[in-house]
Amino acid sequence: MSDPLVLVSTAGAVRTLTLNRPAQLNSFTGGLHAELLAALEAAASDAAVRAVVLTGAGRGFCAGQDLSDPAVAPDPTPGAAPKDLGEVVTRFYRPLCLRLRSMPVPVVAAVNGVAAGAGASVALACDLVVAGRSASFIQAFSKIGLVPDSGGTWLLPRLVGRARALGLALLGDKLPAEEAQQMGLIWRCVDDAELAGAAQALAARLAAMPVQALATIRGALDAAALMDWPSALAHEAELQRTLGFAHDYREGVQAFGEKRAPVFTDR
Ligand code: T3D
Repeated sequence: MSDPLVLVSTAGAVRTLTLNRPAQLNSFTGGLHAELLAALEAAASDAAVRAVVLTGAGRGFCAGQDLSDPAVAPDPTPGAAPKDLGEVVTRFYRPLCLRLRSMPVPVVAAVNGVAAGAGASVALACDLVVAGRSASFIQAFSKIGLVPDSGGTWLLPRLVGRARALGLALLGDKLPAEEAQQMGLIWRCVDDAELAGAAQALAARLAAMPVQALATIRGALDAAALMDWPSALAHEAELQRTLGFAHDYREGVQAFGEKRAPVFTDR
């Protein structure tokens, strides 16, 4: 039997998903897409899971699309029809990015090495990105004549502003993790030896929080980016109405009054 392309482990309420094609720097194939999406679906529907960590096996996080995959690699045969990359992106990357950004629990990317092309976009689509000091982010698309995908065009300018987004996307240079933190592309850069522990600790901390509210906060920020001021205010009121009826709000306020740690259960 072949090795799983995504390793799945659980510690407490934290589910860890490890991309497992280390010899190819965990680049995406149809098989990896299928296993990752299934693992995310399973985490989303398991009430015991309250946070997810996404990381990579070996020395890389994810080098984006596997460029040797026959589904995308240009056929050198004279007259061969070009591959429809729009179809690949729509079929594989779109559902993955939509799923990541609609998870009912927070997702932490533990970027253990290079994150290139769609690998960088997938990391940046997670809620909090922690990277090891030797990790890097590469907008590799322009170097092979493509445009940032998997949400890259949406995420980059929102994270770092248009000037830096264009610099990264046009030049495709390797951005070290420390600089990525300095420019606000990621949440934290930590020493390599501390990465796994830091990501797990962060995820465990999030898992103990009111995760329904955390997922709602993510959605609210995404939605507000497309709204005018009055609409955002109205949307906040709607969300507050929903969360105000939920158990976790009652529990949070009650625990505060009783000077005890809250026990959040909504999801
Ligand atoms: O095409 C579509 O479907 C549209 C969707 C596109 C989404 C995208 O992600 S487009 C961008 C695709 N990714 C890239 O262009 C990155 C290509 N990789 C690199 O530029 C470099 O590998 C890295 C900068 C990421 C790392 O460099 P380095 O020197 O640390 O490692 P390496 O030696 O280049 O790679 C190690 C191995 O991984 C090597 O295999 P080998 O020679 O040891 O057998 C290399 O071929 C393999 N590898 C790395 N990236 C990919 C890959 N194999 C297939 N696809 C890859 N993307």
